[in-house]
Amino acid sequence: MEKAKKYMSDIHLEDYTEQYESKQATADTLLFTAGRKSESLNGKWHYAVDQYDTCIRQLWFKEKYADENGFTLPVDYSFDEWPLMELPSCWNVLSPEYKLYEGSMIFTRTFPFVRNKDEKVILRIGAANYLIRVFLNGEYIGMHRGGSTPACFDITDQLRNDNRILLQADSTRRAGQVPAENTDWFNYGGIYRDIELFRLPGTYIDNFRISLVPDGGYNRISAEVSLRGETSEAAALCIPELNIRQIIEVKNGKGKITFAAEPLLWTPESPKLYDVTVSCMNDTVTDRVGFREIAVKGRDILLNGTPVFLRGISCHEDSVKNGKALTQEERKENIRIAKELGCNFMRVAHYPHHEETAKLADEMGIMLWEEIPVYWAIRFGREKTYRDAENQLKELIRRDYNRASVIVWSVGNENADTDERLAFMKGLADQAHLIDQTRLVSAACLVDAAENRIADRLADSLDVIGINEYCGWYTPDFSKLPELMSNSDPDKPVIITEFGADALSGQHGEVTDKGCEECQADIYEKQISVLRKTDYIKGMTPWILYDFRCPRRTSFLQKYYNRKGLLNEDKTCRKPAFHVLRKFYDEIR
Ligand code: GCB
Repeated sequence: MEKAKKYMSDIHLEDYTEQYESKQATADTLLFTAGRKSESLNGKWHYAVDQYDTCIRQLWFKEKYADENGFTLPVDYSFDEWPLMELPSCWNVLSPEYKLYEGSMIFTRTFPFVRNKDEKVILRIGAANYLIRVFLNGEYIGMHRGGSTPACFDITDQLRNDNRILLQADSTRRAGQVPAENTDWFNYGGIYRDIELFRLPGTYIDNFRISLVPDGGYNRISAEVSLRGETSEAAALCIPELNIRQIIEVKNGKGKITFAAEPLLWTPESPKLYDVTVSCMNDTVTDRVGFREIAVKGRDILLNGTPVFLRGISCHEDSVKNGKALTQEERKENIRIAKELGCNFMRVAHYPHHEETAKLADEMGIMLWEEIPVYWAIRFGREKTYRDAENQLKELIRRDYNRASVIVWSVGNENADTDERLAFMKGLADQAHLIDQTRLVSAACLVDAAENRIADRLADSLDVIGINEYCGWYTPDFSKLPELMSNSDPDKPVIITEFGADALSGQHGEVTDKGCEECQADIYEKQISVLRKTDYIKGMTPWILYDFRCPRRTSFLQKYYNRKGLLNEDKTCRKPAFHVLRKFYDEIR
């Protein structure tokens, strides 16, 4: 045993990732960045495909070129000779070579930085799928799990005037991760959202949350601030347009205040936003915030006290050209098309989309359902998996808390109703309620197929029940839908979070020909005729706005795309079902 140990080196290690587990970026380390100036590290980075994780086995970041006797060591990398890749991006769309690559990719670059005395510097990575490890100037900084939420790292102590940064992004699908190995979307790899540096004073505003007090009065605002660093100084809050200036007393880095205010309420039709500023010592953050109240009463969903029907559509974050790294214009276009469809609501599935999506939704006036990727089968019995999911949920809530457009947190999609899953997802729903009392909590649940009823046990922990049903498609017998509706008697509102049918744009046939436009439109007609008559259905987000890439879909019509879009994948064609849904939404406006 002892002898064997002597010959152990990195090539023999099985648990080589263990050493990186100790430093994790989490929701607690996420910096509030609204209104802050950043210095961008986007742009060209040297990169190498690192299929066998050699970088993190051999500790390339240490750049060890000589042994203790000064003899030159052979090394398996040459950072500055590696080719260049533009970040942020999804590597799968950049070159046919990487189209199906899942695994580890190393990115590195150098950058100068002059740090002012007493300044803190935080590195923020908007998203990297699934996980990222960060190294700076020969040191391991930390890692982050969760492919769709941001990660912040304090790099103050490792920064120099000339820096070498190295990032490992690992897109490997694994059973214990969230999501796990099997999803109905493409597993894009890459560092696909901004890489930025934030300079902060010694004491800084770490988090700031503001909302209307959800008590039905519409005349009180609550704000919370948390600070990092030594201070008992108060923070000042301003909403100039409302003539509000409030002092928030701070104790142990935390302060909370509730004050009278009568803002114009945010609605999709009138998405009023206010500039809000918070300052403490030398730090200031600003945000543009809407004030609204969303609530459930019996089987109704109330927006600012008025019953609302959620005229929605589901949407993936996918682009033929850019993968998940959508441009701002593509994000805007998605919302514009949803509005053209008559929507007041979008389900941004199945993972947190870019934070700009919610900012645009605030401005353009559309309500959102945001979701974490607790999708299909997850290792529900595994504690580490739960912590990962819970952290992703907390990161999402922390990131988007101030967005009026976001009215629902969804804790998952289509998970079989087992005891382990119930405990796992109840835990998430309870957390969401605990952290945020200004939104509804939901999940997209499965129908109890044996009884053809809405009977998911998780519903007790939700404010609104989401139901995915594919009557007319995966459930070919359409009479199951009216039967499902009459068999069920939910005590809260239900949103049909998915129904739909594949149709290849331009493919024609009889309504019975699966995969043609006529069949899809017919299923929409039939669905709508039943759902509109069901009194507890308070919204729908059919599946889906446009076709998206999907490795599971191999038929000659699908061609590795899920074709349930109302538009084709590049959004140049509206299929007839688009007009069917639009007509319905026009009628019920
Ligand atoms: C579902 C899933 C969604 C799929 C869709 C489909 O139920 O929630 O992610 O893409 O069905 O097309 O099968």
